[in-house]
Amino acid sequence: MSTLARIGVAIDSELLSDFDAYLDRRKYANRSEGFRDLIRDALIGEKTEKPDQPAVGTLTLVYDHHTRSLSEKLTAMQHDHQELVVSTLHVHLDHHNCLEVLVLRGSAGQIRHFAEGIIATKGVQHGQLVITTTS
Ligand code: NI
Repeated sequence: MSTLARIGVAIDSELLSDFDAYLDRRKYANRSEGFRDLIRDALIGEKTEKPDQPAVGTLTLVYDHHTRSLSEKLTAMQHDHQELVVSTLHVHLDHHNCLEVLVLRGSAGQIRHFAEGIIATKGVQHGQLVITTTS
């Protein structure tokens, strides 16, 4: 566990007041935790822009399984990249729509490339990738 360092930050009062309102909306108990999360978010965002960065991600998809051969296509794409796909969750939302969540692990570049291919597949109505890293 690293030691805690204290810093003083000069900040425009209007910006601080907007930040405090943001922290309040997000249910933060104090500014320090809010600052730490924003800093981590920026650093992880920068790291996972590097294609070689080891990363994990979740890809959430909504699609209509009646779309011709879509389910088969999505399954085939996952089998072709089985080294990336750790786990999947499938929920039948209603008569037409399926929700699928894929847990992915690999390099940030491989994860993004795979997710972009899935999201761009005809019939996928919405897809969103969340990518992060522990290192
Ligand atoms: Ni389904």
